[in-house]
Amino acid sequence: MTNMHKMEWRVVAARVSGILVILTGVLLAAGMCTASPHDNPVPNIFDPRSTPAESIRDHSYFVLAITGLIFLVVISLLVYAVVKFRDKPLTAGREPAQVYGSTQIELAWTIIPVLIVFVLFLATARVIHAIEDARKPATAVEVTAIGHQFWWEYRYPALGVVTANELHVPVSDPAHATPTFLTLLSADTDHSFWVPQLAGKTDLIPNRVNHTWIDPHQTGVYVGQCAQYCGTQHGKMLLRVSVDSPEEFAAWVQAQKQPANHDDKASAGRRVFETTACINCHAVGGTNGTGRFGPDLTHLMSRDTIAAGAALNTHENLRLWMQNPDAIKPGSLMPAMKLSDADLDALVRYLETLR
Ligand code: HEC
Ligand SMILES: [Cu+2]
Repeated sequence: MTNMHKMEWRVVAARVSGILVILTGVLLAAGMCTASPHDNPVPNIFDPRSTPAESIRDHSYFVLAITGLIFLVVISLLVYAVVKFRDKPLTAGREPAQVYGSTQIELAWTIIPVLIVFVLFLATARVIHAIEDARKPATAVEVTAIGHQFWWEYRYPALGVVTANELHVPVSDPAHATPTFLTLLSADTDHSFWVPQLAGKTDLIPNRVNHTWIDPHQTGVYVGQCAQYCGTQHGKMLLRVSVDSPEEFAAWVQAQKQPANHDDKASAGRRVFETTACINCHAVGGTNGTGRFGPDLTHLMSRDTIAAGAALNTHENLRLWMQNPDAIKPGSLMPAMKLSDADLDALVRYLETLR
């Protein structure tokens, strides 16, 4: 073997091992993403906790297996051809055998891929049908979710509950299913509802009614986010779904149905709320505030976060939000209200009574 041929052989070996290293890296990374602790769910499509997300995961594995097999066959043939037919001293400078056309091979590499694509198509159509046309049981909880720039409005028409950003649903025991069926609407532009562990994405489109459903099998908080670019703060339009035990859910509904708490100690703040523009955009049951441009604040303090998950619902964050929403969520559609410090303090004290 001449030095030159040794060199070429080394280049080939280096390329092949390079590909293997990248592949191993990808597989390791995928493995790390799937290993999620049970008590702290992460938005991971490979760790579903609800039927639609489970069928999507199973289907992805099926597609990955088929495409993985194709990849292995192609890469093995490629490596074989590269190694076996490399330029050797014996054949140096000579042309390889020239083969023109083969009906058999042409047929094989047309028909086999068509069949594979057909199988993938049928399997996908089956999963889509199973999810989209699932029957709604009488025990289902119905929620209307409305996408706004950049927050979520949730209405439970049958239960008389209106809330924002933090969706509460009951856990669904497969033996007595209590799934939640969502009607998806938009108040402005295109949004997308996506909690990866519970279901696939469904868009919320103006002047269109879309549907999706979830039946979470395990209690806990599931996170996701608006998966459609809907404006500057699309990245901070986060989704939180609290999956409650049946008792917790009933208690939550009961609390949400209560009229707003009216604490005389906070009347100064309530006056600020009722005499500024807040009431044009926000509703608080039992006040003159009936706006729907921003989240319903009747039970603001029952939520862990404000501004669609952009900040924790703490005293400091509430005050900062009222003073300058852009400090928490640049480009949010709530204006800075330019209140005096005294009014701000009174207002925060009032909001903190809205349990
Ligand atoms: C022009 C309409 C508008 C006015 C006026 C307005 N807000 Fe808002 N407010 C919004 C919008 C829109 C959001 C949602 C912002 C987001 O999450 O992107 C919001 C969010 C909030 C939130 C967070 C609620 C949550 O659950 O995330 C609070 C609290 C709030 N506003 C209080 C007030 C108060 C108090 C006033 C009056 C001093 C006021 N807002 C005036 C539109 C308005
Ligand atoms: Cu959005």
